[in-house]
Amino acid sequence: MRVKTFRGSSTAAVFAEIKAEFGDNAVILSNKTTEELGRKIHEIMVGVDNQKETASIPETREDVIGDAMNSIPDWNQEWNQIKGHMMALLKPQMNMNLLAPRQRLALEYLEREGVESNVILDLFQQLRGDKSKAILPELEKIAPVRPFEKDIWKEKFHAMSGPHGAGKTSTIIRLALKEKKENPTTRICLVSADQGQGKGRLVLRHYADLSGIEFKEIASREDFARLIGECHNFDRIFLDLPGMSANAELEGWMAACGMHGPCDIAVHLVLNPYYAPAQYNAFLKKYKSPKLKSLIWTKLDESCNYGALVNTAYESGLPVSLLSYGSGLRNTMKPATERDFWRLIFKHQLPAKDKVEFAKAI
Ligand SMILES: Nc1nc2c(ncn2[C@@H]2O[C@H](COP(=O)(O)OP(=O)(O)OP(=O)(O)O)[C@@H](O)[C@H]2O)c(=O)[nH]1
Ligand SMILES: [Mg+2]
Repeated sequence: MRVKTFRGSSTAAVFAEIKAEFGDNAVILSNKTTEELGRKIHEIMVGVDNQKETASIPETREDVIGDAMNSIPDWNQEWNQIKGHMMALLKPQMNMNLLAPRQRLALEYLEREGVESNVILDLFQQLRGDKSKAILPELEKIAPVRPFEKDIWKEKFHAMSGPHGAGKTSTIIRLALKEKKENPTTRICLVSADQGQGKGRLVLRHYADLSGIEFKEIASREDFARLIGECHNFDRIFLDLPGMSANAELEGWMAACGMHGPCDIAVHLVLNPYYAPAQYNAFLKKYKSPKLKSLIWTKLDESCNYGALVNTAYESGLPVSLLSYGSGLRNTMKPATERDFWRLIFKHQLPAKDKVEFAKAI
């Protein structure tokens, strides 16, 4: 086994470097944080089986072709291609006359809305032959909601993960303000694990200071262990995780920070509704983790359709917990309900547009 030590200013950056050099073959041997000239340095030591090391730079034409053949397509891509071909073959077999006009209209609408063919086909199979069957119960099985309310989400730790700029920090601030408003005595702690993103960290600290909420930063396994040791002082702990760049993945990042083990944590994936379809599959792969428990959709106000919400629920099997629809921090987010979710899909109606509900909004 070859051993190599990587150093950098954040765990995420060091992890990205390890991933770029050794892919998934590296085994983490140690992870520590030291201080040098007043700056935190993260040091991760990894071991790599010699046989599994990434091949050296290909030199001959055969090497280049061989290399290309080995690296594409991975099974996931291949499966997506096969699925695409199967859908193209199956779609003409989808005899819409087997459906009631209302059912047909609903499926046609969802298709225009960007819902993928495999989801439509699944719905068609559930509805065919029973013209009295309502579509909504079938849709609710595909895209369940689990509103972010404290008696439903009982975990003490809630971590927001997701791509850069998706709305992770804003979501945490909104949740903290909501909890504080509903119950001023709740002991909340806001934690920034986003060492690379100075701005997000400062914004979080700013709102924590303004609202009299405890604020902490974690940058290493030791910091997280300390936080677990102190967690009895808090009722709710919200963690702001960094966006995973390049080859970094949530599971590897959490393992490096010691968040892997048995800890009362729910991770939520914050997404926007207007990425390209392939991008969602890439995100679901990148952020895959047994600790990942829900999807949070932000920037709903900036999208012109919402098929992605249904597709991502279908692919991930995760419930939707929160909906956010404005750049401000107040009156811009609601715990997801089935009513709001399907109104958004079928009527393009943002949750806040509902006047009665608006008063109850955050
Ligand atoms: N229009 C709109 N803007 C939003 C919404 N939620 C967040 N934003 C804006 O999106 C931008 C990015 O939000 P952040 O909360 O900083 O996102 P982040 O995921 O923490 O970003 P990084 O830490 O840089 O990865 C900010 O300008 C927010 O005001 C939303 O629901 N609608
Ligand atoms: Mg942020």
